[in-house]
Amino acid sequence: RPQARAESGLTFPTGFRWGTATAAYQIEGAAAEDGRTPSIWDVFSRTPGKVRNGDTGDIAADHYHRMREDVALMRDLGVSDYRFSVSWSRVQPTGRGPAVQKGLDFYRRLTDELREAGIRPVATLYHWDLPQELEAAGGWPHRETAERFADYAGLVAGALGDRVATWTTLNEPWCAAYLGYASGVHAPGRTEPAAALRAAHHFNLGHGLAVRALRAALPGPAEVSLTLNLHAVRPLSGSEADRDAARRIDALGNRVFLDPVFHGRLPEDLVADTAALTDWSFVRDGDLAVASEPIDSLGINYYSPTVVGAGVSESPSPWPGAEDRVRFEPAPGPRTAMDWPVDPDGLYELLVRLRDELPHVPLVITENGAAYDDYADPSGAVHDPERVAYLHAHLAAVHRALADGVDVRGYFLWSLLDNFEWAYGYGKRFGIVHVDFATQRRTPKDSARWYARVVARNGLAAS
Ligand code: GBH
Repeated sequence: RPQARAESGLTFPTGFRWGTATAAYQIEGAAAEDGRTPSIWDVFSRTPGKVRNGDTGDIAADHYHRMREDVALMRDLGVSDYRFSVSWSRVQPTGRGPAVQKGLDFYRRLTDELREAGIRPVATLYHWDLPQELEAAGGWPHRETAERFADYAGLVAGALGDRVATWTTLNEPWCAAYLGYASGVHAPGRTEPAAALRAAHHFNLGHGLAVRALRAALPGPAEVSLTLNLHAVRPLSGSEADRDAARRIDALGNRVFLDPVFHGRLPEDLVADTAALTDWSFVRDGDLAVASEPIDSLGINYYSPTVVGAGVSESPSPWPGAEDRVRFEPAPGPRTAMDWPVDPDGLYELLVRLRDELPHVPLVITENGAAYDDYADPSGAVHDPERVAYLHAHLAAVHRALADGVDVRGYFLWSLLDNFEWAYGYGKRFGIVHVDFATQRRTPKDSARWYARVVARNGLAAS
């Protein structure tokens, strides 16, 4: 077998989905057009000192005006699926009440264009851009936000239900809760660890309420999903103290979402670990049954592993209650331009763990990719060999997991375009298509040509 592999490369299962992924605030721009009003990311990015270089998503990759060109780029790639997010502020600007038709129309045009190109639309309802009015009313630490989210989900499903193949409620509630409300490096920039735990619960509740709203509003059966940035946690050593640190981070990073959503329970150790911050009395009877409303697949975003030991971490920390117990160590080896370690084994480990814990849940890699500085040669061609190496190694890890019986249905590369990389602004480029932000000119990088070949042969060539 290893022999055959080396000769023929790594072929993926028939029907495996190949996609690219983006998010509304990172690419759309047109921040004040057609009735859109500010989300927490507009407010945050316009606050001096929050985003590098003072960058905002006001224009971003101008995708709102260049959508057709961007779908054509994907048609050239040959991808089967496209994962995008809907801007809540564009379709329901205050987070309450009726929809704005022009906002919905943009997503109707986008999904029409995708379907004409033979690309399945995969829509995420929340990729971090809460309407500012809902933040002013308390944001995700406030229970009502979960209810408003479900209303919004039903409203979008009513308008686009006939044209979206897969619905994802939330993207990475870990980031939205803990980076937004505990460490404050993401919008809305609050540093309140107890509120961050309330937010985490309200994301689980909002997810479950939205699943119900989607099922009620959709005209037929559709795939409903949730995307988590699960942490491949490794203890620094086998010592009891280091293993306990890893257990804490697994609870705060992974089981805080997995247990409510797939088992209808809160992890007991998480409740004990965070007792100094909260008694979790905001979790009401019935909430966990709502959170565990059945879904059809789980999306996983993976970039790098998390290595921890007993110790102390910086404050404010994105790990409520673990600040005095856990330290984070960079994994050894090469790094991307984000300074994140390149470690495809972490993805393999995560997938195998999920196979064992959730054997009946189909998995989809909804994001994987890397930021690197790319090099334009005098002809204008953009070269990004490190990105190709990163992607190749991670797809090989996915293939290894498939061979070991993990039910992975698809892979979405982050990202189609260079974009607004949150607190890093435009300084970090994740795209397989280069964007010159001065002219908005798109240039496919070497990695785009490489990915098109992967998609065309449904796998990796022999290396
Ligand atoms: C995703 O989040 C987002 O969904 C997407 O919008 C974003 O553009 C993309 O990734 C790239 O950032 O400090 O070395 O341990 C990524 C979530 C959480 C991944 C924190 C990296 C820390 C790495 N990130 N994690 S390290």
